[in-house]
Amino acid sequence: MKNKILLLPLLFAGFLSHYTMADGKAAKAHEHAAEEKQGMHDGAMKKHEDSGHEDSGHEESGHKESGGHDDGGGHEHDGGGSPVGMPANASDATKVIKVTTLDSMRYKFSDDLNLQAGDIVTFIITNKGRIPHEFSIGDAEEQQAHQAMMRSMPNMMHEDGNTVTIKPGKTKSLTWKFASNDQVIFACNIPGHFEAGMFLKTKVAGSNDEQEIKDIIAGIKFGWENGDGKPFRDNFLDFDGARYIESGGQNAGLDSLVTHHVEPEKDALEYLKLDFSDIEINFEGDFAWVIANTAVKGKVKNSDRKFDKTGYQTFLLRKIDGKWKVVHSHSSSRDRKPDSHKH
Ligand SMILES: [Cu+2]
Repeated sequence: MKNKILLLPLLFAGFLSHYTMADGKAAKAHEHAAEEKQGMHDGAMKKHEDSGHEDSGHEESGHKESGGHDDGGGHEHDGGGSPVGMPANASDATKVIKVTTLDSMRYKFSDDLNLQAGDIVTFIITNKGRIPHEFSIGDAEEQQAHQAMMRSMPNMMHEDGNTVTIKPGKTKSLTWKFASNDQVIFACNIPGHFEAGMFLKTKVAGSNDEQEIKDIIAGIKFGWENGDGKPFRDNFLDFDGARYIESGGQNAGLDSLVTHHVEPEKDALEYLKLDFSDIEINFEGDFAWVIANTAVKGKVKNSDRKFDKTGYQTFLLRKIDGKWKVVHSHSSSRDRKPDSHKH
């Protein structure tokens, strides 16, 4: 099932770029109208659209096929299948929301959505209309790709982990686990329906766990930049066998990391600037792994040597007694390429 979901944006990436070029304006007008109706203010949609215009679909699918290299400019389709979450088992649901599909090209939800990352929601969708409707979960880019596909194959009934199609008078259900993403769109992509306003955009709030881990990473940045060991001592799990790896070298044990690496850099470097971006946090129960893009600049005091590197960092964390602790970190970086944004 996952493969199928992942493939859709790739297979129809060509249609997507075509669609955004030809029909972007019309779609945008509808979006504004609908947003006003729903009383929502949201810049996220525009952000997605803009990146959709910049990256041709072909380039994006090329990235993924060649091993998922991503410069952060494009949109990620990770192993989970969708940036807004993944299908889940109904038995794991934490919420049930009833949805009615109407021929007036609207959805009616039984409850306020108030979605938060990690929520597992079973949607029970009943079609009270006289024509089929769809209920599809995705981000702006996924829904646009889906619409393009539906136009090219108007008679296709779409069913996968993200989407159900409901015939008149019938009820179907779909269970979805929401990931943190600025915006999720529920849409009917039967040709003409989305354009007539059959969608709902809503925000998914980040989870507390996610915020806690982002705060830890902000502390790590501060610690490196200021040669301050405290954020490391507070947020790293101190255990025998701990190893922290950076660009081919390692520190064994938390004490070594702080006293042999973090603190001495204050004296060795005139300045250090470290930035984490595109912080991607994945949870599995009380375990989390984080992958972030890194950019590090600095100047060595003795030699006057400057460095300017970009790369990636992985953090592994465990939640222990209600608090997230870093158990491993690994970073790899190389000199910034003159033109680092394109490949
Ligand atoms: Cu519809």
